[in-house]
Amino acid sequence: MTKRALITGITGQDGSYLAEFLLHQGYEVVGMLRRSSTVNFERIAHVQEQLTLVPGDLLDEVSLIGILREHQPTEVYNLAAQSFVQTSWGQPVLTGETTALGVTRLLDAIRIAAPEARFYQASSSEMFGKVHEVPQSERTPFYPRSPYGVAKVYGHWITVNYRESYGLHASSGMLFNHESPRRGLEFVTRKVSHGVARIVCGLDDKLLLGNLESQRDWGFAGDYVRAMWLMLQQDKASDYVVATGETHSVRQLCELAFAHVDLDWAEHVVVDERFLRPAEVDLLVGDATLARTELGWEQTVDFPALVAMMVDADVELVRRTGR
Ligand code: NAP
Ligand code: G4F
Repeated sequence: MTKRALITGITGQDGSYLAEFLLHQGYEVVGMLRRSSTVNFERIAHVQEQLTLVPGDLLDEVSLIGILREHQPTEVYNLAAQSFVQTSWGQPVLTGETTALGVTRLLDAIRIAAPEARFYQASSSEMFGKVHEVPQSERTPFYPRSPYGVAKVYGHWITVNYRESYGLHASSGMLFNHESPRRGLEFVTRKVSHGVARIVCGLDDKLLLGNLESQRDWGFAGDYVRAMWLMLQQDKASDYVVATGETHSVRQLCELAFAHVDLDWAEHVVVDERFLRPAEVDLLVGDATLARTELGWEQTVDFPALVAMMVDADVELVRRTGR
């Protein structure tokens, strides 16, 4: 039987890695795009010819029903979201509409138009927020600290609820931070790797950052999309933490990234209050024992290798493009 996957958020970091991975597994891949005034296929240009791209939006349920009716995917990966935590304070309602209610719209569309499809929801370690325990596992209670985190808790529970209410094969991956050279420039890892590249190339001298003390469990996005797929290959749907089990501060990220090109971070990094958040998530570190034992998932890229990969890619990008 042909395996056909629908990916929402295909133009995003994870969407592009997941599309590559599924094409490699022999899937037909349908990618949902929202309307914009210019195309933003930067991350998927290299596989665009192999994809079926269809218009739709998590804010519009009819568009979701239409896509599912027409394409009848066997698997649906819901990666679309307003995914930047800082923006969620400035646009809390939009974040709720997309990142929370968007999940219900998609689950309802599946229930109506493709009830046999297996569903993956992109849940987040941001749900643990002000953490109740260290490390965080599938059993750790939630305490979100941003409108984004609150919206993800809703998306998570509605996925569990539709699984229990309607028998959908719906799984939720509680993924800790995962990064790559395709990460958006506003997230801290990419902001640092790109900032280092601009400094090395003489385009800037300073890099303005917010809280240097917060700690994150950072992995490589290419490893994490494999975990999403593994969840949908299980007979029984469930929820899994995906993480490296190691945590590092933003300060350590800076030390490593600048040292990779023989620079001293302290001479370039400046703390700017504009990048501090109204409420912070101080420490995230995940326990992915269940994903390793039940799914057979493993990471292949550790933190120093990830930072080196991102800095090298950005130095090459800035040298090539001059920006
Ligand atoms: P990303 O790069 O920000 O991509 C988000 C995607 O969602 C983009 O393709 C965006 O389209 C699309 N989108 C936004 N609003 C939409 C709407 N109303 N309708 C349809 N599409 C919409 O995010 P990512 O890092 O790949 O993350 C993928 C998912 O995993 C997100 O749900 C995120 O919240 C979650 N997550 C990420 C991490 C992480 O560390 N990366 C960790 C845990 C969970 P445009 O290109 O048009 O903007
Ligand atoms: O890179 P960040 O913006 O990622 P954050 O907030 O952890 O969220 C990411 O990971 C979540 C999983 O836990 C995803 F669900 C979410 O969609 C997103 O992908 O910030 C990381 C840390 C924060 O503590 C922030 O305060 O870095 C700190 N930070 C310090 N200076 C900064 C900066 N973050 C950003 N974006 N920019 C700064 O200048």
